[in-house]
Amino acid sequence: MQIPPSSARSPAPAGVATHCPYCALQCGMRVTDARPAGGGIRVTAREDVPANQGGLCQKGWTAAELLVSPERLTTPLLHGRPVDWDEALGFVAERLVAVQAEHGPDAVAVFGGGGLTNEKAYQLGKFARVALRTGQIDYNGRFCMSSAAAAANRAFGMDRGLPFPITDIARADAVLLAGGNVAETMPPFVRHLTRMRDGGGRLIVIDPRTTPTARLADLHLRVTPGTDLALALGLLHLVIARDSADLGYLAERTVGFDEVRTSVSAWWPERVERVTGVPVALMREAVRILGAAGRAMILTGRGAEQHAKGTETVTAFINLALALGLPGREGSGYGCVTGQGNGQGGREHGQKADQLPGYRRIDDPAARAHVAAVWGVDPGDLPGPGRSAFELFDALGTPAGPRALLLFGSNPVVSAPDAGRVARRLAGLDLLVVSDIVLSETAAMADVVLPSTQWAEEHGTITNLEGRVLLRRRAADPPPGVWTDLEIMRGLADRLGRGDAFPADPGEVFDELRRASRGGIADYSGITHARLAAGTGLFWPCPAEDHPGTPRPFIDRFATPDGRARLVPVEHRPPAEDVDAEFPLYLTTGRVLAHYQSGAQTRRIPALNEAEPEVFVELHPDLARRLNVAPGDRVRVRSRRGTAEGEARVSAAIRPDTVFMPFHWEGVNRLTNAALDPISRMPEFKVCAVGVERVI
Ligand SMILES: Nc1nc2c(c(=O)[nH]1)N[C@H]1C(S)=C(S)[C@@H](COP(=O)(O)OP(=O)(O)OC[C@H]3O[C@@H](n4cnc5c(=O)[nH]c(N)nc54)[C@H](O)[C@@H]3O)O[C@H]1N2
Ligand SMILES: Nc1nc2c(c(=O)[nH]1)N[C@H]1C(S)=C(S)[C@@H](COP(=O)(O)OP(=O)(O)OC[C@H]3O[C@@H](n4cnc5c(=O)[nH]c(N)nc54)[C@H](O)[C@@H]3O)O[C@H]1N2
Ligand code: SF4
Ligand SMILES: [Mo]
Repeated sequence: MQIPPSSARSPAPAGVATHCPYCALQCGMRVTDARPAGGGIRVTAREDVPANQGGLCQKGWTAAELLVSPERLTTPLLHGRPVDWDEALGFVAERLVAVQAEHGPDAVAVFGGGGLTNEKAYQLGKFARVALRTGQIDYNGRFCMSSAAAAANRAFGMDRGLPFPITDIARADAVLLAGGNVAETMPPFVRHLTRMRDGGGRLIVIDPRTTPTARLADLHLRVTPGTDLALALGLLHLVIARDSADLGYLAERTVGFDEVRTSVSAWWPERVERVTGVPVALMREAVRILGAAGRAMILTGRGAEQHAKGTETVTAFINLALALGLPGREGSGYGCVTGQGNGQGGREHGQKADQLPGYRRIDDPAARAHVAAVWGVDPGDLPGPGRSAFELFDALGTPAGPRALLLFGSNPVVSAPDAGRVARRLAGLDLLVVSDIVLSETAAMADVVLPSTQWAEEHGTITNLEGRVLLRRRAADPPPGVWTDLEIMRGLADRLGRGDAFPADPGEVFDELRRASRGGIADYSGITHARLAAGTGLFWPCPAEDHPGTPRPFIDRFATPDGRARLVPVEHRPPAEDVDAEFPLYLTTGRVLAHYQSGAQTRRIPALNEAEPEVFVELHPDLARRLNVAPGDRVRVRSRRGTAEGEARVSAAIRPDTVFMPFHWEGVNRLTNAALDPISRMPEFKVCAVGVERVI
């Protein structure tokens, strides 16, 4: 066949193929650095990446602006004073040695982030345990998907956010999305849902607000915040009552259905309506849609997960999925919509308090022996599990807690629950060291600030929400004087006498990560930077260089010892803090399209800042009338922990008993409740009790 001239002449697309710095969709983009020719840095969308297929959101389109922003850090700061690297790192190393000599190894703590590449996350976990010999390390993923991870590990023996390619969604006949607002948090995700609906599939959304995502839905269940668990129990009750449970699948592929069936028998629909506010007729409709679907998916987002009962809530949704026979069937399943850019990989390679690389447990003797051998240390010298994120922050500077903290890739002064308390703890430290790209609210409190390179200025891998490992390529030169996080760790390790164990080259670090992960649950040993460069990524587990990767790990068996999934009975309970006369409203928190997380990056990008210049409080017109609040008024929100102000946004999209605030600005988290989930240690970001008044 003759090649048509137009395609023969079409030039290779311009720019370096890489991925967005922000969320877990990890949209493919091309970055062209035209600065040498007197131009700027340009971003275009890639068509070849299944997650986004040519789409990007506003944050992705503007991501390159921060590379050239005058607000980025270009020199280390010591007590606010610009210094050179030798002085900054020398000071830090000397203080770390002194603190540990006086108070022991656990007096130094480390905190990481799910935005760090696999190489950085792996190296940070090793740095804590080998260079500092501290067990006190955790990361912001604890605040993100930890409840879903705990529930999936228990049910399936493995936590891979989506255990199927994202393109499977388009083939489903029904999708139930509990507590996720993908139209704002991952806009190109919507195309997969749209394709599903174009093919005749139905979308059910559970959210207390009529979000842009809920508006796309065929059915919206406008749940009272903190009551998804009761709703999931009620839906399973109805599935059983109308004989929609897949008994053959349950017998063959699961254990535990009998106990769960008994446990939901008391959750009859009228009782569930009283607890959740969701009308019985809508619950029946949801179950009818799910029961009629040949292929169906149940997905959870942070709305269902960020609760002091988040693990049980996700367990209840997994029980529902198992009763319908969904997980481990092509085109069906349960999945958690992971959030951060490397939210999946970041939870696998050892920056979590109880974890070693390859998704291994730090209290498992075989795991310790394997990883210690890769690291060239004695297994007995590896510390044990440390404190979870909030517990770690809350212990800082206290008599039994750490006295120094090294923080990479998180801004807890804005993003941690009960953030006023966290800021006080940080202020009580002997030494706070922050590596960041800008002077975040947390960096502004630090004794030492270390400027690090950004996504497009370094090589590395990330693992997206599907469990697909991707290559981020260097596309631009960093400003002179800015180091990568790997170089920073090497520089510190040098001064602590362990420099040889901490290479700064990402390829070298990844090769070590592969060996450390070999034989683990998240086995990356068959993945190489070269294989990733040649294609569109590889799904883990991938145990050999000729292994194709594992897009759907549960098709034949689950990752439990007997290969069967576990149903686990769970009970509903009210939020840790319910409304009362003094604090009569629910506060729930979340995101808006234009800003990312603590806002440290996106508030510094002019177009995004103009789109959403300040924090707001969304409230229902009936409530606004009762409080004598008009649109645009300033309102004050009080909880038992603090107060915050914002501009009133009056909207019928929210329940009259609930107010919503996005957490991208400092202050909102001074309100939130740090009541922790007993299993995942997830705080209750999504519901606390508040009072609201107009600021006169
Ligand atoms: N624009 C933008 N996109 C992002 C991010 C960002 O900061 N900004 N962050 C990324 C990260 S790290 C994450 S984790 C994801 C999060 O992605 P999502 O989970 O989609 O985001 P959220 O806005 O936190 O919460 C989703 C929804 O939960 C609802 N909700 C609140 N309380 C409840 C409840 O009790 N039950 C139910 N069912 N729903 C409730 C909220 O109204 C909200 O619409 O987004 C990623 N993408
Ligand atoms: N009220 C409320 N609070 C929440 C949530 C909520 O829904 N409601 N959601 C929670 C969730 S899901 C999450 S994930 C957390 C996230 O909250 P944070 O952990 O604060 O996340 P980011 O704002 O992404 O912080 C990343 C910081 O690291 C910097 N940075 C980015 N890339 C790099 C890098 O490669 N190296 C280094 N050294 N620095 C880098 C950024 O500039 C920024 O200052 O917030 C949680 N907090
Ligand atoms: S959806 Fe997420 S990955 Fe895609 S462009 Fe937006 S922020 Fe980046
Ligand atoms: Mo997150």
